[in-house]
Amino acid sequence: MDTTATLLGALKSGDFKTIGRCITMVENDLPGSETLLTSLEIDKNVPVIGITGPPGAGKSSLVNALIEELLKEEKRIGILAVDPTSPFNLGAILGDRVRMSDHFNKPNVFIRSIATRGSLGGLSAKIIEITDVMRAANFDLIIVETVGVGQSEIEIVGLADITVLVLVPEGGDEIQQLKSGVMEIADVFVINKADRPGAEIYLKNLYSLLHQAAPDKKQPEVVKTVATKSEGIKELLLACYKVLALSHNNLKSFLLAEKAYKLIQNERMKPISKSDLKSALEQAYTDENFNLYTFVKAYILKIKP
Ligand SMILES: Nc1nc2c(ncn2[C@@H]2O[C@H](COP(=O)(O)OP(=O)(O)O)[C@@H](O)[C@H]2O)c(=O)[nH]1
Ligand SMILES: [Mg+2]
Repeated sequence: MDTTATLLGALKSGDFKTIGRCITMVENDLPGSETLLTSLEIDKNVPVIGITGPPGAGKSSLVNALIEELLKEEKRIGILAVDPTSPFNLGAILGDRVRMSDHFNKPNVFIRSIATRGSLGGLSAKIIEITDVMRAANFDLIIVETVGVGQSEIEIVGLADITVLVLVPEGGDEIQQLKSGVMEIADVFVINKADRPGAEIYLKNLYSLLHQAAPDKKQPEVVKTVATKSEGIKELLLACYKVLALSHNNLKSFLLAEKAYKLIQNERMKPISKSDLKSALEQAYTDENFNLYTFVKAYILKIKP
């Protein structure tokens, strides 16, 4: 087995095989992952662009088009695609792989699909750790694609330096239903599938909605794209760069605090063995006056270091 130092060296040099291995280690809590995480040299300056939006909006197609554009700029790009684990979505996952497959073997693009494991809404429970591994792997830019379901939009904002929300000009009323929370988190709005009828009206509605929501504030960037024809992609990148230049993400500390809380919880739970707990419970339960809550209080005191 490689030592952590060897892994870290290879990671820093951007070796794709090592990046993949390190992500697998971290994702599955394999032996050595804790040492790896605590030794990571994380480059906070590598921008992370979060792309979110409803299923089918064209996020993967946009990522694909962005990759083409970024390769022209000779950037080294890391892509994390967070896919739902639902077997019903297997087709979509394979679709994503196929759609992005042109790039799988290009030396400057690393693509990794990550399964969602529930705990953090639509994001993987280990997404912060995985992103940190990527930030230690010599990329110029990292893109995280997540399906926008409920909480995950909010989480992506804490994770990413800027958040791109992808919408499609379908069902004109739907724009009115955009949750205000979602509207507020997006730094860049993309109206994809602008080749579809209704794009102009949709765009107009979006502008007026954004203005209504925050009449005095600086309006977010809005870009029209046709991902499948690579239209509007340069404009989208420019909008991202523009926001990145002035970005200060004050939601980051919320997400990090959540994560830190969970890590502390895990750390504190380490001395507790479930089988010991079960034996102790079985013993205590024989008592006529058994009370679960006093039992727990007493148990905590007993195992306290
Ligand atoms: N007409 C049109 N179709 C698009 C466009 N972008 C994506 N699509 C199609 O929309 C479908 C869903 O795209 P995909 O990138 O998988 O969406 P995701 O679920 O958001 O990642 C695919 O069939 C794409 O070919 C676009 O700009 N115009
Ligand atoms: Mg996708």
